Amino acid sequence: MTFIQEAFELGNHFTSDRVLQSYLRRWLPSEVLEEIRPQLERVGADAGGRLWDLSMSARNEEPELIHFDPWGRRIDEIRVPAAWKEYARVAAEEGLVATAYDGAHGGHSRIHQFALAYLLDRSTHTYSCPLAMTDGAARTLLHHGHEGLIAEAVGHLTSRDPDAMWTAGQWMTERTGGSDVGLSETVARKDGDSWRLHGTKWFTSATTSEMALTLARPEGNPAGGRGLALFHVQVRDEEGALNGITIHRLKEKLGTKMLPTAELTLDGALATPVAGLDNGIRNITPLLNITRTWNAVCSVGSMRMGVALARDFASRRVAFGAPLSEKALHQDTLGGMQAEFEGAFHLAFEVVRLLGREEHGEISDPERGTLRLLFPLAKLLTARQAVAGASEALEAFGGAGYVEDTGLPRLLRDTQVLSIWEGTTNVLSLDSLRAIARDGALEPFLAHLQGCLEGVSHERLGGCTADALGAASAAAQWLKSAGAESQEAMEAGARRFALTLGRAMSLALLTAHAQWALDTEGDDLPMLAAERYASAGVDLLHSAGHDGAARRRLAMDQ
Ligand code: MFK
Repeated sequence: MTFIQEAFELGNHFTSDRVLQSYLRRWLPSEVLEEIRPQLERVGADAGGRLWDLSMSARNEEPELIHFDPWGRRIDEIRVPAAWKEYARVAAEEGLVATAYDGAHGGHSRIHQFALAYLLDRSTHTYSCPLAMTDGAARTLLHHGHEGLIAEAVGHLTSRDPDAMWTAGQWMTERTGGSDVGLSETVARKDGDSWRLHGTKWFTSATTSEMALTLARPEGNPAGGRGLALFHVQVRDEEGALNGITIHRLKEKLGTKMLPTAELTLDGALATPVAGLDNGIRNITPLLNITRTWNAVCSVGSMRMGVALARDFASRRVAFGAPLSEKALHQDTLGGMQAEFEGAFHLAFEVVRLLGREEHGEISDPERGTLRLLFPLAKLLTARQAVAGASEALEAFGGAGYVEDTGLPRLLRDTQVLSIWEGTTNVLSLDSLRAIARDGALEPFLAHLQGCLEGVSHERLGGCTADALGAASAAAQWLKSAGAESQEAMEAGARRFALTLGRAMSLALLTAHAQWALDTEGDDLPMLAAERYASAGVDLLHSAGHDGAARRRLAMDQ
């Protein structure tokens, strides 16, 4: 009989996830965990079953931009596939945004919310993107205390009713670029008591959203980020007509293909200032810090999906006389993926935990400083780990990983964006320097890292503790000497610095969890993960690049 390979099976994405379950047992009060467990089990079953199947059957479906109605009226309507509408319904009903705002479990609500996001993301075609921006917009409106906009929008953004829930866009990127936002060309003009926006937004994701937060320069304001102001835009009026907006085309992207991402022009769009008429970049940062947290959580969701698929397949695939799961080299590969995933998981969920504490007034000043630096570090490090992890996961399937109807190539394509949007690795490395220089975040960060390791006593964890502390102190030392040399020297090494600091914190958190799991659950797997994470390298500064002319020549000379 001809051989046919048995397919992989996902199973319940929650009940099979040792790492998530152990984390929740550690950080949630047991009554909270018991209360939310049925939902996590249901969502885990859907993520590995019904929704995964839907994402597979709809894998080639994309949104469509219809410019005109049958009678020639310009409508610029984006039609989304039925699967996208189903993801929206699930997101509202499961409270993917609402959970963070209804305050049911205080600061723990963020852990609950992001556990749901982590479970669902890879089975819902990156519907996390509109959710991230919706969450960020709600947080930003509340942060600035604009009563009119809060009354108008926040109830919708945080609704659990699919018919009432709105999503929000974050329209920042212009033709001038997505990183140096201070170059934005969109102008805000006064029209009586109102403001109207004129300009082009070059990447607007989830353009089907009901509202957006965007930046524009009130006429007469100076150039640069300080001269921009943060505006709220209602995308359509009550009759459904666009609010002075023309949608030109949808982007033809490498991945996230079901997510509508458009180029549009604001041609007199009515807009409301959210927080004064300047300092737009500073005023939009609450949104950026939320979407970067989503990015980190979705990165670890992707890593978990990749390693779970590869592990399941390894026990089904036989080669050279035995299942791959019994081959030493394949075990070594899967172990490396698992360790990187566990380190990334604890880093991303430390951001989540501290964010919840901040929002509920439970955070200490040092934790606040730590969080400021963790936002960029967790985003930049986990995104790179996720891209590498997705690539490795595909390779673990051999040729099947390169074939579309297995669903695997989409994992890589959809993951690649995580290191690009919401601030590239380099932009976030520079943001780490900014957090240290302007907000004094390094000292509390290092103290937090040390604090994590204080209770670690198992002798096999001694090496991990030393590696985490050693890398953190090498990073601090490097910053001092590069800073004494020049701004250019600091910037040139900023990526290696940020990755080192991120890996050091990641290892410290994983090591602390490993000690807790040994003590509380008698589980030594997190310890094995910590050992492997450390052995992959934590201090990336020892591979320092060239300086000055040599660096420029190697990069640019032919
Ligand atoms: C799966 C998850 C899905 C995620 C959803 C994605 C969908 C959305 C798709 C997109 O829209 S992607 C585009 C996202 N764009 C970015 O993330 C922007 C990337 N660029 C940066 O982050 C630059 O660093 C930045 C624009 C902030 C640089 O601007 P400036 O004006 O040169 O920076 P400056 O002067 O250093 O900072 C202005 C103020 O903001 C300063 O405060 P002060 O005015 O008080 O001095 C900074 O301290 C403050 N600031 C900047 N970044 C901050 C921050 N404060 C807190 N947190 C931060 N992260």
